[in-house]
Amino acid sequence: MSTDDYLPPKVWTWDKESGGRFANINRPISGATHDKELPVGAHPLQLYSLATPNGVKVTVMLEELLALGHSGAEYDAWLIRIGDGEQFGSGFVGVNPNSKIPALLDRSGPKPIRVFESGAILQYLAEKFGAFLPTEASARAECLSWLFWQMGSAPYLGGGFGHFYAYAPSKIEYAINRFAMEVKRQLDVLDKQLAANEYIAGSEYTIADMAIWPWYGGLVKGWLYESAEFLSVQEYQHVQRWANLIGERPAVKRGRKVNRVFGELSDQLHERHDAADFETRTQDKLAAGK
Ligand SMILES: N[C@@H](CCC(=O)N[C@@H](CS)C(=O)NCC(=O)O)C(=O)O
Repeated sequence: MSTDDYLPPKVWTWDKESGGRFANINRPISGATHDKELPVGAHPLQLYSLATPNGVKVTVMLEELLALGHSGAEYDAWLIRIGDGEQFGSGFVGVNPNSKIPALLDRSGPKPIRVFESGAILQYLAEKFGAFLPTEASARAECLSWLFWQMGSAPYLGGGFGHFYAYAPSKIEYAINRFAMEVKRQLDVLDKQLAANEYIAGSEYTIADMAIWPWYGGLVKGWLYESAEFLSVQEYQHVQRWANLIGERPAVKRGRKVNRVFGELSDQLHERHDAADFETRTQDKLAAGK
């Protein structure tokens, strides 16, 4: 069907053939499609995720906490293959009724605590360990404002721009224009903020940087949607400076590898159960039968 002659019907019905990447996992209903328990490892924190920008936020935070010496942040990271519908297993839906990665189960107390939504997970971990979230009122408000800015803005980047520029079955000029405009506006917001501040929320590295970097840092480094030239990302010099600064952090380099099933094989650590897994990749050990 051409995009020009589509007339919405009176009542929307589910067109299973609507096409586009991810069409096989999109449904207008929530809940589990099948029974499947989640695996549980030895550590207090159980993470169920995939190394998309939303997933990377949390693995970076956990690696940063461990680098600071918070041994209570040891975690098992289990892979959820969203392309195969694993987010619709009953166990996963129990941890996140919204069926999206990342989801965290904190088993350190008498009763497991579930946390879903990457921003909520970052805030939960920051408060639990007293790290990467300033305690002084105005610095804390600034950090949380940028954290929530990310939660509200990235859907325009991923679900809006990325979807219509890279994934939709046809290129719709109106949609691409609308979301390219918004994403460039967002990059300009960040560029101005980072012209005056070393990090997103001021002079300190915080969970706001961890939330924003995988999306907007990735965008200006050309990792998302093959859109760097289209969006002229080199123009955002302060975002570029910050993207490189964050990307050089050892914990960020480690966090990016966890639950990664795409890109260079040497950058993929499908599951993470121990710091040593970064030296001997889990999938290699599995392949060797160890
Ligand atoms: N606002 C959520 C978004 C999470 C999200 O969209 N996750 C995607 C991967 S990046 C997902 O699990 N998609 C699976 C699906 O939509 O079925 C968060 O920040 O945690």
